[in-house]
Amino acid sequence: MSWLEPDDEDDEPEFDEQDIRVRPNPKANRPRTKRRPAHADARIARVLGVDRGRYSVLVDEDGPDEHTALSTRARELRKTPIVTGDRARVVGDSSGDVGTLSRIVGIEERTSLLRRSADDTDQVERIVVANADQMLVVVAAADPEPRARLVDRYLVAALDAGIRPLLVVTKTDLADPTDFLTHFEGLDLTVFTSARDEMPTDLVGAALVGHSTVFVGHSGVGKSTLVNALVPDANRATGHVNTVTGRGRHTSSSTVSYRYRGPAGGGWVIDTPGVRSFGLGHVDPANILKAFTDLAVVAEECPRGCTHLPDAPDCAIIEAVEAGRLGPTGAGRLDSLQRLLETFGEKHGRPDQP
Ligand SMILES: Nc1nc2c(ncn2[C@@H]2O[C@H](COP(=O)(O)OP(=O)(O)OP(=O)(O)O)[C@@H](O)[C@H]2O)c(=O)[nH]1
Ligand SMILES: [Mg+2]
Repeated sequence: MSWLEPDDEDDEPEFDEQDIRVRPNPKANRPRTKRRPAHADARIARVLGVDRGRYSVLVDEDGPDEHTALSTRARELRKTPIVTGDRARVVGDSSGDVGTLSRIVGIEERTSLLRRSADDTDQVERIVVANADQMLVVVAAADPEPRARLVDRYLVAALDAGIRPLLVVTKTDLADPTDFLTHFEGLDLTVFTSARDEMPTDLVGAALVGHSTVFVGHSGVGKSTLVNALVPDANRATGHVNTVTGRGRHTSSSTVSYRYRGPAGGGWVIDTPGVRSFGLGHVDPANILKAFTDLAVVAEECPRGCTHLPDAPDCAIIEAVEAGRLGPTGAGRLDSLQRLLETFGEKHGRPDQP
């Protein structure tokens, strides 16, 4: 082993506290232990995006020295997923000056994690984003055709991750979304509509304030178009939808965070690449029910293992709805819950392909 090795190449056996090593380096002539000595001065930085192993990070967020820098990951983290939205501990030259490269040596505990599997049978999970607290599901009224099932899948993933879902229907200049939107009656879901010359930047912008919102949806639905309208300096590339297949061209290839600055405050917007399917490999169905707080209370009276689906015997929610005890919206909410539970139940079946 050479003394010149960087401190965090922790492949060697662990040393105990007595193994203090002194570097023959006049500039850093202080005792160093093998246990992350250099990491005590790590700075916390927000991971904005990842491109071929290089992380763009925001150092000193909201501080006087806020700037972006480029980071690589320390070798000991090579198996740790580091994703957009992570709060990273960064050491080395994080000045952001041209040619400098800092090193991520750790990740702060995440408040949320949005995961998907490529399809429902795929055991490999992919982390979409960390620390988001809202998900804006983007669906087009046409071109590509909207599919309620894919939206359901996003809703299930959001509810499972403890992330608040919002919905925007774009391209309402091309088709009327009224019929499509009847699917989502009964849900606690804020719905926006957007047209080419009438983007709801004020309304959506207001919902972004104080939050970290991840934009998700099929390729070509207009996620990046909306991001550009909300964050004028994002300059996110946008693509065309193939008029024959109705599919987008997967214009955005990586997940990137942008700071939203609106009249009422700021927030974070995270644009993601369009996906073909959104696998629900790791979802816990109990989390779906939890999102329906009023129904979850009633479900405490259900028999053990109750599925709450239409054929469930003695389901307390179904009985309460039939008896009119859950008010005029009860039936719609039960229907929504059942649809999401069924979506979850399908997860071992065919993946949801366009
Ligand atoms: N008519 C109409 N076209 C729109 C609207 N919003 C976006 N588009 C068009 O839809 C196409 C795709 O938009 P993008 O913003 O690239 O879509 P995306 O969701 O980011 O797609 P990926 O990055 O591939 O996932 C572009 O040609 C946009 O100009 C809208 O409200 N109306
Ligand atoms: Mg895009």
